Amino acid sequence: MQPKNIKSAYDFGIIAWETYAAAHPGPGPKWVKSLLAFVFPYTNQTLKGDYLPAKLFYGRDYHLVVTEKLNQIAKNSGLVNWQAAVDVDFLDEKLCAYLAGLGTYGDNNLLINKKYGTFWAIGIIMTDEVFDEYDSPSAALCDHCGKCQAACPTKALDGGFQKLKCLSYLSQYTSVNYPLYDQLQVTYYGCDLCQDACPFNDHPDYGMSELANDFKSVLTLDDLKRLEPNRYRKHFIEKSFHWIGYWRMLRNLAVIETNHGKMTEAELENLQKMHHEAWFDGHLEYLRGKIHGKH
Ligand code: B12
Repeated sequence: MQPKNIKSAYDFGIIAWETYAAAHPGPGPKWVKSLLAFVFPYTNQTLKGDYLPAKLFYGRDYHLVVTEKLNQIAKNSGLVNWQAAVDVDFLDEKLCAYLAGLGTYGDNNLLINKKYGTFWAIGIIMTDEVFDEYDSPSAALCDHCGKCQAACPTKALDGGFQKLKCLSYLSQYTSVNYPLYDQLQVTYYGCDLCQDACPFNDHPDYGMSELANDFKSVLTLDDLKRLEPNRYRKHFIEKSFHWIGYWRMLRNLAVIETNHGKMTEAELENLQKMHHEAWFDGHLEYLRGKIHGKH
C-alpha cells in the first residue's frame, strides 16, 4: 500500500514492525507488519482555577477519542486487519512516534513536535499491511535549555526522568513519600509544569475540540464528597481520571486543599472516618501534621 492512501486529517508517520522491534527487542504481536503513528493535539492554554486536571484531561477521555479517530482512519483508508492502540502496555508509543519522524525526545521526557510542541497524544494503528515507503526519525529539537528541569518542583527531571518523583505519577498512584505531595499545588490529576515551561509549547492553540474542557473537569473536595464512593467510576466513565478511583482522588483533593491552607482539623477528622487503608491513613496523618505546622 502507498502511504498516500491513508486518509487522515492528523499528521502521521509509518514504520515497519522490524524497525520498532530492532529498537525495542521483545515479544510482539506476530501478525503486525507496520505501525502507523498519529499526532492528536490538545490545548496548550491553561484554564484558570485550582480544581482542574492537567490539560490532556480537560475533555473527554483521550483513550476513547483517539481510539475512535484511529478506527475511523483505518476504515476510511481501506485497511483490512488493524488494531488501534493508545496507552497500551506492550508498545512504547513515544518510540513508535519518534521512529516515524513525528517528534524527538525532550529533556522533559516527552516527544517534541516542531508545530505542536509536546501537547499531543500519540495514537497507533497496528496493521498487517506492508507499505511501499516508510518514515524515519527527524533531527533533534530539544536544545537542553534547562527550563523544564527548573520548573519541576520535585526535581523529577534532574539527571534523567525519575518516575517516582513525577507529580503526574504521584497524583495517579499511591506513594508514602508524602513530602513530595507538598508540591501538588495546581492540578489534581496529571501535571503540566515541565510542558508549560518548554519553549516549543509557545504556539497557537491547535487543540482538538473533542479534548477541550467540559463541565466535569472542575472538581472540588466538596463535589467529590457529595458523590457516593461506589458511583465515582461510573460518574466519570468518560473522563481519563476515572480509573484511579474515589480514594486516590479524595487524597489528591485533600492534599491540594491542605497545600492551599484551606484544610481544617474537623474536615480531616471527617475524611479519616470515611476510609481505612494504610496508604490513605498515613497520608491523612501527614496532612494533620502539616496543618499543625509539624512539617
Ligand atoms: C506509564 C506512562 C506514564 C507514567 C510513567 C512514565 C514512565 N516513563 O515511566 C506517568 C504516570 C509518570 C506518566 C506521566 C505522563 N505521561 Co505518560 N505514559 C505512560 C505510558 C502508558 C507508558 C510509558 C512507559 O512506561 N514507557 C517505557 C519507559 C521505559 O520509557 P521512557 O520513560 O520514555 O524511557 C525511555 C525514553 O526516555 C528513551 N529515550 C530517551 N531519550 C531518547 C533518545 C532517543 C534517540 C531514543 C531512541 C530513546 C530515548 O529511553 C528510555 C528507555 O527506553 C505511555 C504510553 C505508551 N504505551 O507508551 C504514556 C505517554 C508516554 N504519556 C504521555 C503523557 C502525555 C504524559 C503526561 C504529560 C500526562 C500528564 N499531563 O500528566 C505525563 C508526563 C510526565 C513526563 N514528564 O514524562 C504521552 C506522551 C506524548 C508525548 N508527546 O510524548 C504517552 C505516549 C501517552 C499517549 N498515548 O499519548 N506517563
